Amino acid sequence: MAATPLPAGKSSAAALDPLDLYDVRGMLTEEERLVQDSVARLVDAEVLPRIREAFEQHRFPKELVPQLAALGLLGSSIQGYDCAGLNAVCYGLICQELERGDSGIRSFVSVQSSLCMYPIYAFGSEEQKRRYLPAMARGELIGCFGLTEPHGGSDPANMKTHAKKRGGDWVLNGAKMWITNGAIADLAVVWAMTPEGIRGFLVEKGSPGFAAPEIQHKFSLRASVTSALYFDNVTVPEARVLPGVVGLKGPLSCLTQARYGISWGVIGAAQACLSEQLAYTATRQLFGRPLAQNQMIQVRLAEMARRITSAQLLALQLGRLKDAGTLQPAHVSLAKWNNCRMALDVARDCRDMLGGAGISAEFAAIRHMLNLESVITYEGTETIHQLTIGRQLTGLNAF
Ligand code: TGC
Ligand code: FAD
Repeated sequence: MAATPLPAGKSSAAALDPLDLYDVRGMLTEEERLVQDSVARLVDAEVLPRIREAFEQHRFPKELVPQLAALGLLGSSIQGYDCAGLNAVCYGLICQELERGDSGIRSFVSVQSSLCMYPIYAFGSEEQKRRYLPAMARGELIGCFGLTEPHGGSDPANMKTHAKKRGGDWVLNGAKMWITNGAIADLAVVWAMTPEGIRGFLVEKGSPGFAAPEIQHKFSLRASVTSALYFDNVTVPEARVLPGVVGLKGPLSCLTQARYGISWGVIGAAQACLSEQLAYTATRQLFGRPLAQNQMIQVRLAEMARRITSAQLLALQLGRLKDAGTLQPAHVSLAKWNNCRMALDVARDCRDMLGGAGISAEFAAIRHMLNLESVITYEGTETIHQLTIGRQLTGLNAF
């Protein structure tokens, strides 16, 4: 059968999904695709219509929490305790779809799931698991994770926040900085130095001496709550200390979970930017032709697709390693570094290709770009992950 003549200027390449050139979706199981689709629907119906206003108003859309919970997205990898028990690839896809909406929504789920529910599940007593995990899965109890301190977050081994034993209780003093969810949290997982080493403390909202003021005037992650945490002789009963871990390994294990999710999440932000850009350059007419019909523009779009595709394949293999139980922290560092850098570069370039319109909230690129400035910094800066890989390659610690 003769081929239908193509309109002038159109290529004859078979249609590929521009946001998934290597058909990563085709490598997913049916369950993984169902999870991705259900989160995508939530993002389209509930996140995208309100996120611009929330970002402008510097407001976390807390009204979304019951819907995130109803879909099983809080503590989705945990088995039991009313959690969904999904695999690691599903968790990655959840993060990817949420971050297609906004990094702030993915941050909320990362912190609740990987940084708060995970340590209670992995290191908590049975009583702590029963007390907190089902309520956190239902979104009735919000958590935050306090590791970073005002004097320097990259080196948490040097923390000043400390706890001392007084009778059967602990007394906690110190300060944490840049804490996601802090001001809206019912429970803070706080890492503090003790005579035995670093331990995890579960500090409930309203504990005398505990304050969590919100940090205002952020230009990034405006649809997310970020706070300081202050502890002034806060009494924590022994029953609220995580019994299962002592040392930096405790918080770093949580970071491995969250960094894994971020490595997937940022792909969603990059896809949102590329998708918007393809539509814009197809319709914007300059010099008598669509912007998309310029070599320089096509090279830039192709570069984005190349980097998104590489990040997708890397994330999928990372997920398969995690599900096989062979994931190492260095795998996660490489992915967090590569994928955050990819997404930030894509968002910045999309912002530029929108011209003046690129600084308007009407387009998503600048919102994603500003958010990604946080995402490349938190959970270990780009330099920290580069040095982690350097240490892995050379066996020499250069921190
Ligand atoms: P090091 O000697 O390497 O390790 C100490 C112990 O921890 C173990 N370990 C890990 N375990 C699990 N996962 C990892 N990624 C681990 N890395 C190390 C290690 O085996 C050892 O165990 P053991 O049994 O021998 O004691 O420790 P170090 O002091 O050399 O670490 C250096 C460095 C720089 C890698 C570490 O301090 C680091 O990662 N710094 C960055 C801090 C960071 O990422 N902070 C993030 C705060 S939370 C946040 O940003 C949340 S944002 C959330 C959101 O809104 O989405
Ligand atoms: P610093 O550690 O002071 O680093 C400053 C600069 O020095 C960076 O560029 C860094 O890469 C560089 N640097 C550090 N060490 C070296 C070295 N050895 N060699 C070369 N360069 C180096 N933390 C939490 O505990 N919980 C949270 O929920 C949380 N949420 C956050 C939300 C937001 C929006 C932000 C922005 C941060 C959040 N953080 C949270 C804190 C985050 O993890 C830290 O900002 C991050 O780890 C970096 O720490 P820092 O800001 O103190 O920078």
